[in-house]
Amino acid sequence: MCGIFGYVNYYVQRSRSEIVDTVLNGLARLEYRGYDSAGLAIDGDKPDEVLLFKEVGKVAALRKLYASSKINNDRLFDSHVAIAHTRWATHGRPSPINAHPHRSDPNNEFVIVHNGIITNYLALKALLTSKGFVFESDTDTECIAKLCKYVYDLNKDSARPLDFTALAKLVLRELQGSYGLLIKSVHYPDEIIATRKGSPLLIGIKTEQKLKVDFVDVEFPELPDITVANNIPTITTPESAGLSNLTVPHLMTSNLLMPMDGSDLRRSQSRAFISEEGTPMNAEFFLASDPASIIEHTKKVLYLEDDDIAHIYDGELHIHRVRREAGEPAIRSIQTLEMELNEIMKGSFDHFMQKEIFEQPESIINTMRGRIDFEKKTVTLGGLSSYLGTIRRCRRIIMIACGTSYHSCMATRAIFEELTEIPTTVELASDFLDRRSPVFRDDTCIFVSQSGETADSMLALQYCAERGALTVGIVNSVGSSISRQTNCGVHINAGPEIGVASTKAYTSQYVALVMMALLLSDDSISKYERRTSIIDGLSKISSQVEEVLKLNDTIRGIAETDLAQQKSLLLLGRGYQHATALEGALKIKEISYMHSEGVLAGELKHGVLALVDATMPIIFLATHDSLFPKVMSAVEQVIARSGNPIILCNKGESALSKLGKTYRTLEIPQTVDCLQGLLNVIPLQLMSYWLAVKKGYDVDFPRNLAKAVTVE
Ligand code: G6Q
Ligand code: GLU
Repeated sequence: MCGIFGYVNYYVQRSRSEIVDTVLNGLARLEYRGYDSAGLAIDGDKPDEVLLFKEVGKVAALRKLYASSKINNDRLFDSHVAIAHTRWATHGRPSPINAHPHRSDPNNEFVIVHNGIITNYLALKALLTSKGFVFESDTDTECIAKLCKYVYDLNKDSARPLDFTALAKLVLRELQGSYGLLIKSVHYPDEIIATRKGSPLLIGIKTEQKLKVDFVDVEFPELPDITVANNIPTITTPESAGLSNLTVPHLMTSNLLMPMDGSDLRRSQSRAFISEEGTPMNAEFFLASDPASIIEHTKKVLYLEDDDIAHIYDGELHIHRVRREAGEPAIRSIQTLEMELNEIMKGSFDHFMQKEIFEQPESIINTMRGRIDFEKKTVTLGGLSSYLGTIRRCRRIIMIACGTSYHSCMATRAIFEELTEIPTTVELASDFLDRRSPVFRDDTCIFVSQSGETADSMLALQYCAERGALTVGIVNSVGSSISRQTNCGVHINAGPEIGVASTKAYTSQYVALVMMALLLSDDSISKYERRTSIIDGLSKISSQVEEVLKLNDTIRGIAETDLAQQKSLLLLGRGYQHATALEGALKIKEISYMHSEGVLAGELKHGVLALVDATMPIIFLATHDSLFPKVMSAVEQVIARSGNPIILCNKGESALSKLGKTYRTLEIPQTVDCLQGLLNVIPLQLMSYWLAVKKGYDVDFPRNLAKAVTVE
């Protein structure tokens, strides 16, 4: 999820300090993405020596660690491969040992950097441990490095040596989950493998001579296809084994051996890289998860596609695939980046908050990755598995949080109660503590927090733990205080959130809480249909979020022309949409400094109606669910007082036609009632964003607010 940077020089002489500077500067360019630790791997002075440097904290701390190593910085390398990483922990707290690169063994025969999550890592780890491998970190990543060595060792005595690409293919078919991955090995000096699945990776190319062609041929295997030749049996490890989907291919020796009649993968030449004289050119390659770190070196880049295996050796870049699908393109073009450095630090976005809003189709998928089996309609949350019985037997669930995280609890409370049939209350951490609310041993207390460091939530956690309640964390930051001090929990895996106004963490917390409710109720036959419809709804939610994001321009228009001059804004919703109204109002307050109030639509007539006139801006959350008729009666009451509401409704909502013409609509796709808030909140996030931009405020760092509130 975080940053990868690799540097390959082929007959372009570089000193060690130049190489290390290149990779550290590359990592520094990725810092804006947020991370918790960093590391790099370079060649040592002895043959077959690879050195690792890993440090918690900033790239500057890694630089310092390297500087203190007293290594010979002047050593020159004609050719060399360096890999580096900034980590955003998903498995195992931030620590030097958990930082990347990870290694296969104490001799660092294979070292790798990885972005993403290997969902079957526990099963792979168990199998590799049984083969004698000793794991040193808590990460999911380490199993990839160990697997490389395992496959290499199995094949090393065969008649034909295993090519690095062939090795990568054998390793990759055992992995489930997502990855952007670089592999370096003493067995393949000055070569590198770069591959991706669901995590971005691109390769910058720098040559003195002009490239012969501006594309790289994709190399498909000639028969037999070594990766699909065998029918791979699978095993499933016990549910208690961990966080993820645990079905993995068996590490059967026969599957991990290169067939004798396999294609000769070294035969080809990569046309682009052959000089006029027919020999490879001197070249440098920059491999990264983000163009921000490449652009200062070269504008010529090749974006890898999912399942591409890039192999760089002898100054040539080769792209391999394990099989050829009908109609698949046979080349990857080498493109010219049109952008300048300062433009891409936040991608194509002007602010982190904007980037994070637009990242939600992906961050929601990351929250579900390896946890929901959409075909079997099952949910696995390894971090809760040992405590499921205790939670199911508890006498009540108390959700405790602050701010946006509190709203994600509000948004999911009803589905928790409906599915689990356990009374569920939602508490603001500070108020809960102020009341010294009674807590008992048979309570389950869920602490929801993006940062995992919020002081009010931490104090409430200590309070509940002292009273013997089971404590559960729903946290984004791995290794944070809340994730460490709770009995069990779920990481939401939304990736680092930098904008102070929380957006993607909200939708990921929401999804994580829904998954928890689904899991707790998976023993209930009467809930089967409801659970199935929610799981089906979750399978489509990411593409529906994408659809809602297309309203961006419309919302910008409304924010700039209708709302920016206003002093105040009311947001009304009920049932599931009450939380959306509160969250939308909080977003608008936080960054546009405009007074806004989220109101339960049922409360309108009990006081708030007095504010309504022709000028008061009002937004109704009127998507279709069982409460829709009641929301419509609130809409009518507003219109009867000359109000001109903006109505957020489902596409093609016919019930609005009777209202006359004094309203505008924002049309949102429909999903299951308990998930609708995931879609409805997005226009409100965008509205707050465009209001703040229009008013010229600092979107990412609003006045008086901090990202992690570590004081009471
Ligand atoms: C929302 C803010 C804020 C935040 C709380 C709780 O946009 O970021 O309301 O949600 O301060 O923070 P944690 O989720 O980190 O506990
Ligand atoms: N899952 C890996 C880890 O926790 C990689 C995380 C990342 O993408 O930075 O170490």
